[in-house]
Amino acid sequence: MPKPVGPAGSRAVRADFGVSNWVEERVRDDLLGVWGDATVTGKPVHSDLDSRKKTLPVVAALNADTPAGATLVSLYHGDDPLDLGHAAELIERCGARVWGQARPTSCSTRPATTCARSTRASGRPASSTPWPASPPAATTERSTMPGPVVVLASPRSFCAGVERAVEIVERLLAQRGGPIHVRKQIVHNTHVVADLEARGAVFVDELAEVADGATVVFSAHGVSPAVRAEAERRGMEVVDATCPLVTKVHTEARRFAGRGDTVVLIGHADHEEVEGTLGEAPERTVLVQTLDDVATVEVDDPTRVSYLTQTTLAVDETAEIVAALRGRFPALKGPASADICYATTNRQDAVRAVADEADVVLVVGSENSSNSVRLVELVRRRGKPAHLIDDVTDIRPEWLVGKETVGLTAGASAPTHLLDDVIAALDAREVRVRETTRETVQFTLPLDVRPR
Ligand code: 10E
Ligand code: SF4
Repeated sequence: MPKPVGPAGSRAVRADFGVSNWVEERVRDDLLGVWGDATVTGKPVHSDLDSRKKTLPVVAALNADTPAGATLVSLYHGDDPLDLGHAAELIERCGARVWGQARPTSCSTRPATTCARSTRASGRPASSTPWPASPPAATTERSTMPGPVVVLASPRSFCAGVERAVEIVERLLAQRGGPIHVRKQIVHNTHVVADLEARGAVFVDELAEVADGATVVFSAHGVSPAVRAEAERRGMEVVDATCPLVTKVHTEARRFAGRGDTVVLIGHADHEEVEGTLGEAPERTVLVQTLDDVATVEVDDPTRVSYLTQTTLAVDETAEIVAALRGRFPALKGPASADICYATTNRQDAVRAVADEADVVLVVGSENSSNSVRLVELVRRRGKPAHLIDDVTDIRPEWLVGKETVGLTAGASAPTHLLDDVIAALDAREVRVRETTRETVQFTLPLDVRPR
């Protein structure tokens, strides 16, 4: 066996046939060249990786001259195949690792969702590099180098409130057919929204976009009383997908304000859930977003102050804010049971356990998903790198350089099939599940969509 001669941290990406868009988007800037075998190809490998049609140099061998951490693409080219046996030997010689199959498998099975998103991200139609109906034989060959260990958080992915909200829209579509109008994203996930859109759901920002008398679904994040009043005034049929645990916070807001307290709502401005809760008693509610805000928050009577929180905050950060509030207002009262919901808490506990074992953590979820973003932040606060990905196509190969153990989880609005795609792409040599608790919560559906 030849001695490894490559620099530590070299990285090879195996780009199977048909993923040229994906590779280009991810490694365009630091692409060193096409990693091939000049003796096999006999010429520079012309590149269809680069939309600018730049010819990429062939790196015939990986050796001490290869820059540390270089990103190299081994391209199994349709009409100019490389010798896989030789490629595997190169991998071993340089000590680099093949980063699994980069193919975003979801695209082959869910074109309406994943591919629609890929098209938006790249600005090019996905069809510019169509998937082969069946992959060429080369794609089924495996590297001799094992992929990382994946440590999977449990619980992860859909919570009971999201299950319920998505099911409400699905049932309405099945019962009545499209279009079904939904105010705001039903949950904060691009794939869920794209999937329901493809089936006839129409997502609108405001009720002004919906005709009088039409059916409208309120999203899982809830709405303010002003929105309910407008729907009623305009004769709309409302199907309410607000999570019951969000409704609980609304009820508390009314109760606390009703007894004359100033309600300190801990949460993020501009988040739909916060807008809805604030709307319950706007004249008696003040928003606190950070620890620093506590020092400046103003209340009518310091002896009559209550707090509430958004359901998807970081448990540890929120505890600090509540402690600081209590420092200022010793008579501070709170909800009888925590507003940060069971699902948020459980996903944070699970990712904490995973982060302690992993070299890097991937969190599947969309950018506007508060609970998903909190998972990323939690991992980073523990000193580990973490990245939010909408799906497998967001993974950047350099995140995984030298990472033996990859933690994986998903926010409460991210469907599980997205994680399957990630695990497949990582070519995990082992998947370990870290279960910190088992969830059994279920919510009943509103009468309007229950089977009759
Ligand atoms: O941005 P959020 O985390 O609040 O929402 P999400 O849609 O990503 O996840 C579900 C959480 C809800 C509906 C808020 N309680
Ligand atoms: Fe309900 Fe919690 Fe899920 Fe939000 S995260 S929908 S509050 S269960």
